[in-house]
Amino acid sequence: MIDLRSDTVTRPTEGMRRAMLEAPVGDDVFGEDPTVNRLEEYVAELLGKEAALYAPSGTMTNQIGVHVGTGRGDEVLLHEGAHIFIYEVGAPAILSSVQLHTLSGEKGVIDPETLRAAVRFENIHFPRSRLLCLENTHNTAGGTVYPLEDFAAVAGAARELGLRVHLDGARLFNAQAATGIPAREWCEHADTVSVCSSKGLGAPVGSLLAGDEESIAEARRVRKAFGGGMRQAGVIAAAALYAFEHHVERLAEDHKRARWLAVGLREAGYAVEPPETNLVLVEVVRSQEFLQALAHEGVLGTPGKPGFARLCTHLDVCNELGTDEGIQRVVKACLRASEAISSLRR
Ligand code: TLP
Repeated sequence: MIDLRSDTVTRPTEGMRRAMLEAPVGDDVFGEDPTVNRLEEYVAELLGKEAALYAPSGTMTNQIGVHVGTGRGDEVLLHEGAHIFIYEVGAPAILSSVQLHTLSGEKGVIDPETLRAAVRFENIHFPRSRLLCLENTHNTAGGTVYPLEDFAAVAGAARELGLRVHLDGARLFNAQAATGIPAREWCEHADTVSVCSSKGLGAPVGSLLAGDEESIAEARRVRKAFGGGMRQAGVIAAAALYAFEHHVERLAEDHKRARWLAVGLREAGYAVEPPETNLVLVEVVRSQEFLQALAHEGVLGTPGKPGFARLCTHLDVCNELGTDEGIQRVVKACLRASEAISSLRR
């Protein structure tokens, strides 16, 4: 089986498992886990922020970011395709009692004018617009990079309007690998930043929220309230640290394979969005049926945006997709799946 559902399916490497085995640990709720402390310092430094907090998932670090950036009844502005809006179970309503206000924009990019028009002015009837959430790379747009200039422009507009900015950077290092721009340059324009060790970086679990000392001190309380206080978490933090130290550079390999896959699929007649990072969006009709048929052919994918299937390259398929033969295996599986459901678009 070639599993292209997500880069979350990666399993820890030998080196990573060794780091986990050897990690010194303590009780992290007491702030006494040396490996967690090292990880938090490392990531804060990497992102150019004063402090960072380790949590079980990207959903949790996003939700903590939403919570520390808002009060009950406030409004959060974000793209209509944002992970926080689509894939986080309605958590902003459950955990923070906030209202989401979605905005449109090409490839997950929000125009400063769109933001300005959407932000509420002071009026007794209106909720208070308080937080802008941005996503880089943008998952539902197909792993697209948020151009730094556009990011700075909309974040600058948000600040002028008195909003805080949260960055969902689950795949921020893919943006770095694709452009050569250090991740911290996007972070400069955000108050809080969530990054995941468990996506393309290949750790089994864990995400971090970075920001200024005050926000992260508050985030630590919120993490505990959300049930994310962990004890000897150094065992998993060691894997995350290993991932940040060893697996950032290699993301370019996943991007290369995504491009090869896109070329192969296009040559076979599919409409494919040009991949900027490690997500390939292939246009298919009846994507659910296509994916079922594809699984039957030994390849797993997930639904992308409507009308598209998403194939994700990652560490665990790097060797398999490192040859033309491997790429063709996936392409042929797609063709057979399309034939099986007669959905091929040429
Ligand atoms: N995304 C997963 C699924 O939830 C869709 C995937 O396979 O892509 N922000 C972004 C942009 C994400 O893509 C994800 C995971 C998260 C946050 C949440 O991370 P976790 O799964 O750690 O809660």
